[in-house]
Amino acid sequence: MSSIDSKPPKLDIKYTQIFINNEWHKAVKGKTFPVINPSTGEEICQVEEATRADVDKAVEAARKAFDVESPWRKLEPAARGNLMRKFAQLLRRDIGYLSQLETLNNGKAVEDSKGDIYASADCIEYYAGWTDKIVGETIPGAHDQMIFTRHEPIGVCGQIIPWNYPIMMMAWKLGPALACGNVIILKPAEQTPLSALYCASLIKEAGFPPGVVNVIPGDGPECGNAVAAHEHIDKVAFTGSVEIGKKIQEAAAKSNLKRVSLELGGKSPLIICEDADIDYAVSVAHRAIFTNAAQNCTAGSRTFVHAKIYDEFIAKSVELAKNRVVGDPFDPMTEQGPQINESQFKKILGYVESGKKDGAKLECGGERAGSKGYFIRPTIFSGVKDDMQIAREEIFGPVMSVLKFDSYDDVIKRANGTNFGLGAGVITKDLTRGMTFAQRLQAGSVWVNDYDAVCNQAPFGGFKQSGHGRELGKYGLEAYYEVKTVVVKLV
Ligand code: TXE
Repeated sequence: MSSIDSKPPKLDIKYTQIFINNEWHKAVKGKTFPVINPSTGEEICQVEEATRADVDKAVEAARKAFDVESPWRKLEPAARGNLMRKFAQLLRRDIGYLSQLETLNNGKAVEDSKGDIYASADCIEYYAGWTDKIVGETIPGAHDQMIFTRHEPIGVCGQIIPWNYPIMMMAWKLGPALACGNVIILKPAEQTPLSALYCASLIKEAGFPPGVVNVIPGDGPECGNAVAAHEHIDKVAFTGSVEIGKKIQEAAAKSNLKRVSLELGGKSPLIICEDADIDYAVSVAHRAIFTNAAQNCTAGSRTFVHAKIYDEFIAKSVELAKNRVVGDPFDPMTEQGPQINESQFKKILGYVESGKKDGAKLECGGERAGSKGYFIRPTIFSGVKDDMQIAREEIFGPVMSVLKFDSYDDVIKRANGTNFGLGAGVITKDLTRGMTFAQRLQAGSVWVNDYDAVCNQAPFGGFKQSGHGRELGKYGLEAYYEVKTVVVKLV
């Protein structure tokens, strides 16, 4: 059993300032904000706080870097790819330090941090391969016409990142944006700015020209909003809550109608059919919800289980949840670290209370683990009904809600009965049934006999209020280029 008492290593925090033009800057207003270690609740360091004036500075640098005669714009596409490959290589070189930094700041198990960094380097490399393959079309015209399209970079892209996968969400956004030749102003979440700032130093080391990637740590209402509402930012990409996603779209509309792509929350169903191998289904459902302390937008947070195997599923799931190793994220045996901060921690425990009040049966967990930091025991509710708050709202914490079903037609309707549509899963040995679910479930990704099987080459994103636009894969590029039609009259 790993200990809850976290003993973080002494890490040298090298970068705490604002990164603009490949240089480190103090905040214009001279303010800083504390960054907290969620395993202990203690301050790690102070970071310079970017406000509107710093966003303006970053925009000025980025616009210069995007000038048509700039070194970045004049780079051959393949050379752009080489810079990206170099960045990926540096991520892998520094994985020891970077994984500890990510775990110190985010609280995720250190082995998970390593996995995130390898996946991030792979993502950057995947998109490096696209730089010289982003092609338009030739289009039939009149006999004296030549028509073709060019896919051109949009320009200055604001990217607003959440705290649950700080490095990986950064890679998902930098990869396609850079591949298309854009310049970037990236705002990490205020809870987790440290790994993004370290990565900024790697961007510089890799040889990207000044102003191509700028990193501005700051809060949402001031700094994030300044990005979304800026008249000279051409596009904003956001991952976070539905509430803020709507604000971002509104700010974009009220300013310069900048392009918007959104990856928002979910209340994703995982459906376990009566023919499923029960042990396999239990392990998939466990991973679907508890991965990353359930701070995962695709978390399988509504587990629908067929009535015939319901009791056995609950018994086995409870056993597995009780054995999940919650503790010091620096211990390599740990499976689950703390939640990100006190407000999320309280919000999750509030949902546990609402589940009990609404009449769901608390099978295990439901309480704090340890006395310091923001650890919560893996929690399972049985007897959950569709209209309970814990079955409708995104909890973003380690709470599995198990619902019972008898009829397949009915469970599809219930699974789709939500405003969200990010992920969905089904476990069955009957391939026709699996395909029927895949056809009817309203979600951006459907996993059959698996869950959260995300890969760089396949698109990821939401139906309904889980967002719009896609990240990853070839589709992910579409959020980062404009299509220009060129018509030539052959006179
Ligand atoms: O998210 P916010 P919070 C969900 C999850 C969680 C809830 C709240 O349910 O419990 O959101 O988390 C920036 N203009 N997800 O409050 O506020 C902010 O600085 C511009 C799902 O942390 O959406 C940060 O960089 N930007 C999710 C980012 O938005 C603003 C991941 C996310 O913060 C802003 C995280 C504003 N007005 C939370 N206000 C996922 N989809 O994976 C805030 N921000």
